[in-house]
Amino acid sequence: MPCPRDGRQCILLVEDDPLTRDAIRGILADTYVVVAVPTGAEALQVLHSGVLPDLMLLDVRLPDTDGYSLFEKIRHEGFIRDMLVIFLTAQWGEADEAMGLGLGAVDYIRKPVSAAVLRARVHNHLQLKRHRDMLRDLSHIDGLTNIPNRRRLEEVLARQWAHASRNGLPLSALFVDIDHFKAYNDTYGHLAGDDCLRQVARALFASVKRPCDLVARFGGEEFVVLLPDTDGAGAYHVALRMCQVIEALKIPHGAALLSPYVTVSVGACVCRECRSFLPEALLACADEALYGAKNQGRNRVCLRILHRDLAGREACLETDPFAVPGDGPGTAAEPSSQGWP
Ligand code: GH3
Ligand code: MG
Ligand code: MG
Ligand code: MG
Repeated sequence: MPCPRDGRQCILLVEDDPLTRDAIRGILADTYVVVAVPTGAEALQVLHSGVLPDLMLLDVRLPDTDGYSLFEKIRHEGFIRDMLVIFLTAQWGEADEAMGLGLGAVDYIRKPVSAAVLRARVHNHLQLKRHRDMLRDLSHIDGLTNIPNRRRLEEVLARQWAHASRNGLPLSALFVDIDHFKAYNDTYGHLAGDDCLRQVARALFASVKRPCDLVARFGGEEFVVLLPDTDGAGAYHVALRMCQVIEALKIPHGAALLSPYVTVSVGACVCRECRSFLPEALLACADEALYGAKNQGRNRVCLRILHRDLAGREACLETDPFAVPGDGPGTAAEPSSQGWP
């Protein structure tokens, strides 16, 4: 379900009574994008479809569930971190109110709603949220390169991991590391090194195509790329393109032996069964793959797959990028990694 972000904040209204639903929508729709559904199941469908509202107005009594249980469920699924919840209720008692607020809702609104009170409360909460989101966005950007930082990476990874686990989709990660960067600093100085980092970050950022892909600075001269719904062949393809794109920047690097220019090595890892691993394992496996790419001569890609062996142990195995999904970990038969050019 669309939730267009034309600068307006988005509200998910969950209310089974059609008159109340229309009334609330009428009060709020001129200022916010309002998505209205009558049941808990439909509210979950909206959230699972990838729409993340700023605020959920949640009726306590619903035909298929109660508001408190739905709240617990969506909190368990991680949606509450970035979404406010206000309960709507006709029952008004201290115990009810304490229960809802104790769960983590930001407010209670009594039905039948007063248009003025509803508008004012929603406005106040969403103003605060807008400021909180702005601060959060700033704290998610790396100061040197202006791309997402490691904190942002961890948040996005957790969300993408949950999505991939729930839907049985593959998720790939790339560890990108500048080759012989210490020597670059030693030769050209740290300010030139910083400038090089910025150029590399910008080029990596520009070389991913899908809106859900993420390029982040992991730290130092290392970057991590997350590629949701991408299998080994796709990850390998993006990784090779990154090697090409960086060398094509033609940033002179007189101290590197393998090319006259700055190059990167990439460790790629694909996981096809996210629900049986922790997200850290994906990064650890991509990091191992990076060591592989460095050991094999740098300026190249090494692809691994995170899977379980027959004894159920976690394994990070070198794999053929063109192995058919579902055929197990694939083989390390050549060419499992390639230099560039
Ligand atoms: P390898 O090919 O094995 O990756 O070699 P390397 O020299 O790139 O790796 P090493 O880990 O030895 O050195 C990384 C260097 O990255 C060390 C440090 O001087 C540099 N570096 C890390 N962060 C920054 C930064 O913010 N600015 C600059 N200019 N340099 C940085
Ligand atoms: Mg109701
Ligand atoms: Mg490094
Ligand atoms: Mg390096």
